[in-house]
Amino acid sequence: MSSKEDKVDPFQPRDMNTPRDQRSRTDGWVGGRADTWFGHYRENPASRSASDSRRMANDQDYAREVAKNLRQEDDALVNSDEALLAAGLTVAPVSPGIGIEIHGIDMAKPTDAQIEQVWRLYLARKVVFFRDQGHITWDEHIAFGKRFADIGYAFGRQRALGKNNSPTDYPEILRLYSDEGQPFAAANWHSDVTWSNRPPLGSILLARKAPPVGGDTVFVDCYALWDSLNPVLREFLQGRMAVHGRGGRDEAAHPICRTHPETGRNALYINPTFTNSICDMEPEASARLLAKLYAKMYSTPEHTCRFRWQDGSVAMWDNRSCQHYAVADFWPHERRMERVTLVDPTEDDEIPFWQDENGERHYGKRLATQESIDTPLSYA
Ligand SMILES: O=C(O)CCC(=O)C(=O)O
Ligand SMILES: [Fe+2]
Repeated sequence: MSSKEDKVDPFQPRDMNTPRDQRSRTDGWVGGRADTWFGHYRENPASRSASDSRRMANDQDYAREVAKNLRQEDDALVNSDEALLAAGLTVAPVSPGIGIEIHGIDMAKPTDAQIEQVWRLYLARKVVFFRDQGHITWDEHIAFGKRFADIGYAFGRQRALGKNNSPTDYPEILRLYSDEGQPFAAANWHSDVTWSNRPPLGSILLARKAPPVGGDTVFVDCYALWDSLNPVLREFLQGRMAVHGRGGRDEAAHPICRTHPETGRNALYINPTFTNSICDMEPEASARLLAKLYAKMYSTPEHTCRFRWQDGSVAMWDNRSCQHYAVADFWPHERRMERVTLVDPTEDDEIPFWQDENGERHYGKRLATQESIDTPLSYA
């Protein structure tokens, strides 16, 4: 970190009048953006890789090495590798950084090898998709989820909340049905249930009936969002907590930089749906910084993928590494989705934490609740 960015206040808008010869290569890539905030750091050609954009600008050999690695990675993505083929699977990436379609699986009877490959891709791609699973029953949907983790109620560990949206005797199934008379779409950026101190790790969402047009779901890669923040800002945010809540009822503080318990990677873990404020900041400064962060998070198509649903399509996402947004453009059509929610059996891994350089985990805390957050899962 020896660039001029070290000396700049990351909360001030960037001076667009920086003389050309003092600009970095990265400045060029963000210069045309509506939001020229200094926080934009690494939307460069290799932003999806963990490369150093400063070094890329000045070191040709390094840049060539990054390019070579990306070519290799993309080759593996596009041409299913041996382990996949051995499991009877093929894949098609939805975008270079996030999302992949997996073909060849039947969720009603997956093999052990397929489960292993799906989990590998799930961790690497943040969200995976299947097609043509409309035949599975509620029991099979639940059984599929149990191959990866514990099954939660509709909202994770809060039984009371999901009740109205679940079929009788199936509290594990969350129905998200929308039609002309009762329009509904989760049309806001979020990862699920972050107002809880134990948010569910992921979800498996099945389209029983997809609209003929519209109703896509968009996903954003929160590792890439964290990595592409300015280093000064990353340092400021690391270890810092934010309060998440829902309408002044349940509240929990979570680290803004969340370390994934399985991959060890850091993700930006705030969202405009549930995050209220940044801890230990004046309310006004907190609101301003959150607004700036959101402007960045949700104006970077490079870090997103968009999934077009068909009847029987499935999306299985990782709430620890990505966020989602259901596009509310399909009214008056019907859209009937059913979801199984995955919760982490290990409390230490389930509660979001940031892991520092010494391997120490820093947790937030539960602040208030009107629901019984840790309802035991009697059927898990
Ligand atoms: O309907 C969708 O595509 C996503 C809904 C959603 O936010 C969820 O199931 O958590
Ligand atoms: Fe959601």
